[in-house]
Amino acid sequence: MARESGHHRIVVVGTGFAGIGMAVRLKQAGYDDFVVLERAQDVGGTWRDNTYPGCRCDVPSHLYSFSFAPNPDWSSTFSPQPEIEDYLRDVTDRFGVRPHIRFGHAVESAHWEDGQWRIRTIQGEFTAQFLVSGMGPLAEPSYPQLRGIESFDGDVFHSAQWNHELNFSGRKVAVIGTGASAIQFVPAIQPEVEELHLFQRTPPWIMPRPDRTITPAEKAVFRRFPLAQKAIRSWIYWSREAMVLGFAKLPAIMRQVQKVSEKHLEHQIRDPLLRAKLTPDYTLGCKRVLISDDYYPAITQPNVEVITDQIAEVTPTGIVTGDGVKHEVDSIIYGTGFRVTDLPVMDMVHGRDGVSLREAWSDGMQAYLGTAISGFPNFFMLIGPNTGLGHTSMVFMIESQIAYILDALTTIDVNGLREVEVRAEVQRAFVDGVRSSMRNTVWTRGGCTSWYLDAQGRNTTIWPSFTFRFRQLTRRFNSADYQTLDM
Ligand code: N01
Repeated sequence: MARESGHHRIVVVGTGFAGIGMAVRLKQAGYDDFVVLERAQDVGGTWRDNTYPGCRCDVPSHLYSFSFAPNPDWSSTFSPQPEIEDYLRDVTDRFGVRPHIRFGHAVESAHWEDGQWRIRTIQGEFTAQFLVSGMGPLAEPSYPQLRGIESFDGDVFHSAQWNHELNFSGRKVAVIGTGASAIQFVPAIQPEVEELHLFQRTPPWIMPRPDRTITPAEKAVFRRFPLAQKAIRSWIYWSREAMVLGFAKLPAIMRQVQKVSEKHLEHQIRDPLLRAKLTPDYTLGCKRVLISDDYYPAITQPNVEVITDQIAEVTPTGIVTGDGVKHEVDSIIYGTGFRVTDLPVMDMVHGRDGVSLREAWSDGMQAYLGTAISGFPNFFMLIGPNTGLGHTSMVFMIESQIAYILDALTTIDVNGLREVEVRAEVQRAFVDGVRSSMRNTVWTRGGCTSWYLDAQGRNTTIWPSFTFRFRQLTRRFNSADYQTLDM
């Protein structure tokens, strides 16, 4: 691969929904002097990396796609991972952004020096006036610290780094974790494995999955009348937006919604002992609400054991739990999620005076509108702090941020500016507002711990309000919120 370096007006990092969306919009707005740095050899981000069997979206596809690139060909209402990966490849090519992408360019560091960003990659150095991070929070697997794991003789891998070489038939497999990923791959591997030992630390709330195939006739209608698909997208958007009332405003509503999940559990799990193990003791919504019709049936099969005792240690041949029982296994699969509040980008990006994001965030991850950070001039972060969602499509938030960044670039050009840096007091007031809105949410009051919270228990990941409110706030870049430096 050609080694490349050089100066560009804008450097974007990552080619998931965030980086690709940013690149398309830059191109459409007439910017040409930009590159997108990607560590892998193809686009797709988390949808490229997560290839575990059963992986699919748990947000309806008509909404989980770019507003500017509807896809009339989704095969079902909740699309499988390969289709989403293909969709991102197709958008990349259709909108002509592939020539801007530099594959195999893992970013090692980015420093603000002499009024520009100096970005070191494993293949060379780039400089840029603006740096946009599209390194999403679901990119770096989180591995549990298990005593003795290095002594284990079998295969060990994470759900985001699936070992497709492994033939599960006749194998005894341990799965650690029962989150969004595990509840998708457990039903897929259960029929193949000889024994499945499922280590559950906290049971998730699971709702029925109202998935269905999209018929050829429907696809033809969407192709011929794009407005029909747009109308469905709107309907999905608003019906999901109504859920914010329960998540963020009146968590008591969630206890009513919980009844649907309780019924689902009761209906699918007949054994009262197993049902007790699977019944959460916190309010629905406190952790991400999962949807599945095949998880409970899979774990009632005779080759599955749900283990709720804490893992004490790993030996060369299995896992020992706190009750002293040894579970002999050939393979261990981590379904243990991602480093969401301990992002690698925190050690990578250094702003004014060499201060890293980790240092700037000693009081928790924070950014103005989840996008701009005081002390980090000309830096924008897609899917930054408190832009995550539990109820609807992240693509909506990403597109809001992209529009904000484009408006920032226009404002900068129109006013002949060289640097913009959000004012510390503006960021502080915004973050105080977010933290105060968080007090009444189900994520704070629901009685659980979750990956939404950082080590200090602060929710620095989720947007605590309606997503249309976020869109309103990001509609215009107001230069009064920023310290600016003229050309
Ligand atoms: O990870 P998770 P995931 N010992 O963090 C357990 C997105 N996603 O990969 O609940 C034992 O949800 C942990 O237990 P506990 C989506 O945003 C989207 O499943 O912390 N167990 C939990 O059960 C999702 O939320 C789709 O007590 C340990 C599990 O591992 C996010 O990705 C599909 C442990 C981790 O669950 C992450 O999902 C799939 C330990 N040391 C994923 N550490 C869509 O469809 C962790 N656990 C869009």
